[in-house]
Amino acid sequence: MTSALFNFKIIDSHTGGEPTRMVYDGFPNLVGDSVQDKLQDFKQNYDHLRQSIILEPRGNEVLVGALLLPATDPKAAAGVIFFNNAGYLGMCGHGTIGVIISLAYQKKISAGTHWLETPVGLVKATLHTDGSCSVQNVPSYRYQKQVAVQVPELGLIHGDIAWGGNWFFLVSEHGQDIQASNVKKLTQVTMQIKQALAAANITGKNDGEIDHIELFAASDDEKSNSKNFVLCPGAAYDRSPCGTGTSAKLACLAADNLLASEQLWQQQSVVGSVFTGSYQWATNTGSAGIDYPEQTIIPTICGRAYVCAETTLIVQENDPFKWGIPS
Ligand code: PYC
Repeated sequence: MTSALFNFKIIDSHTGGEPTRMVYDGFPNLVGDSVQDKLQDFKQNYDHLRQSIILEPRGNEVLVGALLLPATDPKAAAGVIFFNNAGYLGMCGHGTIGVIISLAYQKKISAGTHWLETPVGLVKATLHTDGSCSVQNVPSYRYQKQVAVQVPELGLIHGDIAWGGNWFFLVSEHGQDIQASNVKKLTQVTMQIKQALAAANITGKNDGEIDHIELFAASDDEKSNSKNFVLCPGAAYDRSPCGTGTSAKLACLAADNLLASEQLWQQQSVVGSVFTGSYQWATNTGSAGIDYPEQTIIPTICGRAYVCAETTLIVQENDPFKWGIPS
């Protein structure tokens, strides 16, 4: 019997259909004083483990991984690094809800407020007694309004560039049918938009790569304000309404004076799951002491996650696919 190089203890969950794989044991210790430093160590020295955990045959391209770390901030319950088939995510809204529900399943936390440290800042999550979870995301803002980009085959497309913990290009006028039966076409179209943005050197602030594309349409569910399709880095689409994407949307609505502070916004995903969002205006005396751009908001996203597996991923030395099948 060949020995195992790694035994990763994991809990899989899904948040509105979007999976999160929380790794809570078996990963080498990452060095660094902060989650950002540990992310650098992960990227430089253990990227093959990201691939082993996410890619086939142990995973699939839809999964978002969440590596649990000891907290460096005494206020936080844990640190977390989110990753997927293509690389690393600054923040992940559905993933945060998945982590909180998984920690509760393990009886490590109970209903109440918990802080998680992410590479882009502290995130506050509240596990409610009814099993839903609210995430107060990082400060979010619109960076540029209605930026035009020429997309081969589609023509001139306009979108807002906004930060919600990741960079988004948000498009309302696209002529596409946002339906679960149409996800192949939607993936193709949003990939073309993403490639066109990169080719035109259109980025977020400080050259931040716009790696999420979000299309909107009216929802057929009368309780929801909007329906979206979100392309994630790596070409998978978000089955959930996307926590960071909903945060970016709230920032645009706030900047356009279309949604008041504390008013609820129901965002439906392409597969029909719903997040409820709201926001408060950020002040420049925020916890990190950061000078926010004008009209920065603090979004809160509420959703539900369900645990679907608790297991050990085994990586054997002689397995030709121990580091996954490149996608
Ligand atoms: O919920 O923020 C999110 C997210 C990002 C990528 C996939 N889900």
